[in-house]
Amino acid sequence: MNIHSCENSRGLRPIWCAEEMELEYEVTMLPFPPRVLKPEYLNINPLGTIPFLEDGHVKMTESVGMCLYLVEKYGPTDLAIRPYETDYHLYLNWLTHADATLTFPQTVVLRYTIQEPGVADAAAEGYRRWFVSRLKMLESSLGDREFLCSDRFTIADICVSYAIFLAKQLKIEQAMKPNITRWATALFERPAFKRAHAHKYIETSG
Ligand SMILES: N[C@@H](CCC(=O)N[C@@H](CS)C(=O)NCC(=O)O)C(=O)O
Repeated sequence: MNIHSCENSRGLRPIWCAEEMELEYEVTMLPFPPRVLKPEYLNINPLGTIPFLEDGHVKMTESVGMCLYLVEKYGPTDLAIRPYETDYHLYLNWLTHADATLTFPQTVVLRYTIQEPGVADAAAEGYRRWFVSRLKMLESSLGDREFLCSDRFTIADICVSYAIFLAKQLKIEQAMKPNITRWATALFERPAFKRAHAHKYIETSG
C-alpha cells in the first residue's frame, strides 16, 4: 500500500490511521502543490490532489474514504464504530462533517491567503468566519466527552481533528475554543499522530 501525501495535508488522516492500526504501508511525500511542482504526479492522480492511496487495484482520492477503507478492510479495530453501536449515526455524521462542513471553507481560506494572496481577500475572510461559526457543534459536543463517539478514539476523531490542525496552520486562532483545544491537544500527543506527522518531503536532484 502506498499513500501519496504532502506535509501537513489531509494525507495525515490515512497515514495516522495506518499508524494507529500498525499497518504496513509506504508513503511518497511530494512538494505542495504537486500538480505544479511535480506535474508527472498527474499520471498517477489526474486530479493532482493529495492524498492518493494505492493498494493493489484500489485507487482512492478522498482522505475520509481512505480511513474508512483501512478500518473496514484491515480491521476489525476499535477505530471503527459498528452499525449496532449507539453512536453509529454520530460516527457517520462526524466523518461527513469533517470535510463537507469544516475543511471545505478552510480550502477557500488556504487558496486565497497562501496560494493566491490578494486575488479574493473578501472571500478568504468570509470563509474564515464561516469556518469558525461551523465549529459550534464540535465545541458543544466535546463539553462532556473525551472523544467524539462511543467514549473511545476512532477515525471520527482523526478526520475531524485534521480541521483543527489545518486551522492552526492557517492561523485561525478563533478556532481554538476551550473544549476543542483540550481534545485536539491530547490527540496530537498520540505517538501514532507524531509518527504520521514525521513524514517530510525531501527534495532530490534530477
Ligand atoms: N476531499 C479530498 C481533498 C483533497 C485536496 O483537495 N487536498 C488538497 C490538500 S489538503 C490538495 O490536494 N491541494 C492541492 C491543489 O489544490 O493543487 C480529501 O479529503 O482528500
